Amino acid sequence: MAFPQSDCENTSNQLGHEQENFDDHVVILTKQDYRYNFADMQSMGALFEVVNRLLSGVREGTFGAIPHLGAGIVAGELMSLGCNVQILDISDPRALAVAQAADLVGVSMLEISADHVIEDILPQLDLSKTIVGGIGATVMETELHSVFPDLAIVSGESEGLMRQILTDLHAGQLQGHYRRDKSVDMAEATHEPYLDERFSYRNLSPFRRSFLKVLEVGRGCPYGCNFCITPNLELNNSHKPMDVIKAELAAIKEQAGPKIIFFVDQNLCTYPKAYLHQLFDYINDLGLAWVGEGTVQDILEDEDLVSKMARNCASFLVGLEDISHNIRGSAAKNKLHEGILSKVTKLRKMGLPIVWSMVFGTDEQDLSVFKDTVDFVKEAGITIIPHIETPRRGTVRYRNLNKENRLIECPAGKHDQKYHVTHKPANMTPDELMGGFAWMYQQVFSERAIAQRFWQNLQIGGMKYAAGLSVLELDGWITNVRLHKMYPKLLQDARGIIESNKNRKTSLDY
Ligand code: B12
Ligand code: SF4
Repeated sequence: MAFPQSDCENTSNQLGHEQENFDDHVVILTKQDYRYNFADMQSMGALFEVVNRLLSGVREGTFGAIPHLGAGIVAGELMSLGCNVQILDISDPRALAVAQAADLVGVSMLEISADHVIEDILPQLDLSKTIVGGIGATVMETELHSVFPDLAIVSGESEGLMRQILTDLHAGQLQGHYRRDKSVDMAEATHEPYLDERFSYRNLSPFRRSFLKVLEVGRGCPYGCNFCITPNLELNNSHKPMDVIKAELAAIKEQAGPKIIFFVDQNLCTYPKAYLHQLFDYINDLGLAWVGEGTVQDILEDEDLVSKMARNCASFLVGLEDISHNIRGSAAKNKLHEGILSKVTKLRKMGLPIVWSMVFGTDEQDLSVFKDTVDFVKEAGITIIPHIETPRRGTVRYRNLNKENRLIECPAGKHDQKYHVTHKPANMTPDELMGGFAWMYQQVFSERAIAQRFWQNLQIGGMKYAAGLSVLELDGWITNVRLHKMYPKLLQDARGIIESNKNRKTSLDY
């Protein structure tokens, strides 16, 4: 048995078969998929409904669902100890009733779900048999304990902690704080336990039914972007041995039904080049489609690797962040901006279907950023996924803004990066940011602009390339329709200001 072990005093280091087994029924509540349930929206028109349904999933848990790997890892370890585990959707009221009857409930919390977990979920559970974990629980441990002083919280990575938790549960003494004393070194991953048929989470319903097969090559990211939580999670920047990844890919290939590999790695491009060549050679041999994310600058010069990645990639998310300013913490992203237009053009020609992530509301930006971005997107013909800068607890940016009293107090659920502004930007008001963002969405994701890009993409990279990018184009269209409905007045005000400068040529040199 080879769970990455913790040397934590509270944790048994050995998970040998000879040790006592548990047979508890455990329910893990987590967000299972990413559906567009806009309960606040009245009918948005037939086309909206059709696209919404397509992207949302025609059947729950199958099309469109992204199973949560973190919950799967916890489940796998519990199953290996003899437990019977179910992973259920935290937003499904039926799941709560099942959880209430379980011997142990695990709740996975992101920062965005904090209010939901604190106000709706935890008060309905027996906290003497509940543990809460996940990135949100890790960065909000103090807040959680201020409301539920005795709550058992797993801070950070959970691997190797489950035997102790079950032992404490049986003694009626769950502890308030569990944490590994060293980060998981992915280089130590072995074929067991996750490839063991008996307790692989891949056989659990959400993982089996979804066509998106989540896979983790490694953890961490060597960069230190000041708005990102990853560098603050004390992860060991490491990756699994190639034979383990190959075995996981082969096991996925064996599963029934259509499949796309969904790499959950924060930055695929930072692993060694030789390793990446082997990885994508193998993926291409298996003929598996994949999606992932990374800093493309790190692999740009290796054209052979880019071509290998392009062969079966359905979409690749890359942080462009902002077309005009420095990204604090990532030398590679800053370098990417040098001659960005020619790089973008080259990558398009090579057929890597990149979706460029961009962020709005940084201190360096003023209202001109919106028109500059629209111009750039038009010229480059790229697909973008825009975000409103949303300071997250635990990051340098959050600490700085907090000190300057520039965080806007609002429910956790509004930290959605699309529909709400949660801080006061330096060179525009929060309303101007919201309105300008909606205006930019309207320009970039008009039906006409989407159709034009689709046509260009078809000519450049063929149907596979165009279709991969279309999923994110449609996602942009849905967001556009929704923003328009939510903020007609702010949109109109921003339009007035931005379009009065319409003929201004961008001063940017790309
Ligand atoms: C895949 C993914 C998604 C997918 C699918 C989510 C899903 N079902 O997994 C989609 C695209 C839908 C998504 C959406 C969002 N995401 Co996301 N996502 C990720 C990503 C890339 C991988 C998650 C993962 O599986 N990680 C690998 C596992 C092993 O790590 P883990 O989940 O943290 O689990 C470990 C521990 O935390 C712990 N643990 C976790 N849960 C539990 C539960 C219990 C009971 C226990 C004991 C332990 C435990 O044990 C696990 C093993 O060590 C992460 C980045 C990353 N690599 O982690 C971002 C990340 C989690 N997402 C993030 C954000 C902000 C979002 C959104 C809010 C974005 C948005 N604008 O809407 C939404 C929120 C959706 C929602 N309502 O839940 C942030 C979270 C920041 C924060 N402070 O909370 C991250 C960290 C990205 C980042 N660097 O900013 N996301
Ligand atoms: S490169 Fe990406 S994952 Fe790495 S620190 Fe920056 S934003 Fe976070």
